[in-house]
Amino acid sequence: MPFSFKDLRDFISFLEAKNQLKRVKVEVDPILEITEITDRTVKKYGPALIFENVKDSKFPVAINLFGTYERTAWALGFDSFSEIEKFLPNVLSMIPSNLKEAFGTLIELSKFRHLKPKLVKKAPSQEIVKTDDANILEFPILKCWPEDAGRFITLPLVITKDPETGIHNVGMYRMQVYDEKTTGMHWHIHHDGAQNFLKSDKDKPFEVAVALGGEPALIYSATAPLPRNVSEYMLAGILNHRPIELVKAKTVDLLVPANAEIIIEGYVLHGETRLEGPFGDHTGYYSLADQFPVFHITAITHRKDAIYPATIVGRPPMEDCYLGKATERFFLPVIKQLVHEVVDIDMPLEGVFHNCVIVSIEKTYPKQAFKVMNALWSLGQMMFSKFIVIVDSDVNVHDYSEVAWRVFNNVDPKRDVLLTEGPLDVLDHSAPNPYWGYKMGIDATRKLPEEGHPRPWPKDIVMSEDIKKIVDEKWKEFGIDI
Ligand SMILES: Cc1cc2nc3c(=O)[nH]c(=O)nc-3n(C[C@H](O)[C@H](O)[C@H](O)COP(=O)(O)O)c2cc1C
Ligand SMILES: [Mn+2]
Repeated sequence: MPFSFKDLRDFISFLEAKNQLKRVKVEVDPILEITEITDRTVKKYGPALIFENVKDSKFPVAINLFGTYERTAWALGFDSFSEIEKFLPNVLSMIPSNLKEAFGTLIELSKFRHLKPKLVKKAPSQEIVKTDDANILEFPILKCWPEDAGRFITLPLVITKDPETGIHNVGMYRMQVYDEKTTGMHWHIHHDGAQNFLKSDKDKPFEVAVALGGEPALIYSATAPLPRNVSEYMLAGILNHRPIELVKAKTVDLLVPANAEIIIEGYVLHGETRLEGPFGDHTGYYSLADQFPVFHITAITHRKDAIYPATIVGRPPMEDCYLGKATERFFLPVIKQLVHEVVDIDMPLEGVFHNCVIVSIEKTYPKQAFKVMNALWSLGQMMFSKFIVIVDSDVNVHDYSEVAWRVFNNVDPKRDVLLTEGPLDVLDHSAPNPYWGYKMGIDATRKLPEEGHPRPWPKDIVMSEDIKKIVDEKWKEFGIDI
């Protein structure tokens, strides 16, 4: 039976039982010190951490919960990471055409009906309700890096409603704390929270709620690149094998996770922006300060003994890398369904997901690699891929040495490189503009005569099997110690 967790503390107990969680009892400072401790821990594939005694706050901090492949797999309800990509294929094989339809149909399948979010009346996340006296500074919010503009909420599940369809969106967008009742709202223009806001009535405050904690599958889902018509609440329910329980928020017309640790309610006004950042980001660089919307807090509700969940991002590998890798595995079957020749995909951590994608394909016709690049640049958040490297199906995309060998040897830079332009991730600092720039596709497949390669393509050097067998049998006799 796969794992399933009803809330953050359920997952914490599970990790503790697996000896994968360390409780730190000495006092620590949420200003920079927690980052240094966590950074050292995550880089050594160390345990999840609970800081029980955080300076100037009565609430503990939970961090690095997802900080290894194993813990991320567990959080999503899988025994091991390799199980993740097996989850969707059976369902998807029944489904035709494009991504949006694929997921829409998926949700409609009666198989998943019982996993739709469930409305409850009483919620742990609303044990304490504060409105006028709400103060976000009560929580141990981290200042992560020395040149960060201030304290940032780093693991928030930002909940908005599509003004037309009413579908709830849950996205992870960091929030800079300005004062007791005001934060930034760093939703990138391309993401669903920002798109819902843009579509909303310009004369009215746009209601937003933010959950901290909740089912680990829901925390992951907030980072997943789902199509707009699919609520992250639904994906989380499917992953968790039980519906996400929701409750009506106290001061806004939104349904919020009943099992979260903390809920922050409020609104964003059209036309109001404020300088947000700099912030030490997941690229390993400080993202530049820029104007972003402002979030005004109307209420904070929480459990009596709330745990404040956080993460730090920075030069990879960091905790968010494992969430990204889960997405790579989880969505591979979806991509294969839509771009049939795709065999496997790898996004190296150093490419911070949006900057580099390596793809192996089953090539059967000329210039097919270019077709695949263009297809990927059209798919949801894959549009951000700055470099796409295409190799043949017999290449192991997870072996970067093999990929580099193929690229350096197989590519004619003039013929095999496609330069194009379009939207880029807002965090790509190499682009002269914040929202768009140039992208490069590199075709490292074997070239066909029809692709302008009249010379024969050379064969890989491979030893014959009978000689390998002879050498295997005699190996010990040679006395070669390797
Ligand atoms: C730790 C972490 C921090 C993130 N911070 C932001 C952010 O500040 N702004 C943003 O737009 N996306 C951020 N993202 C990426 C989005 O959460 C991700 O692209 C997600 O799919 C967006 O959901 P949406 O498509 O529903 O908007 C972050 C992701 C992670 C894992
Ligand atoms: Mn979404």
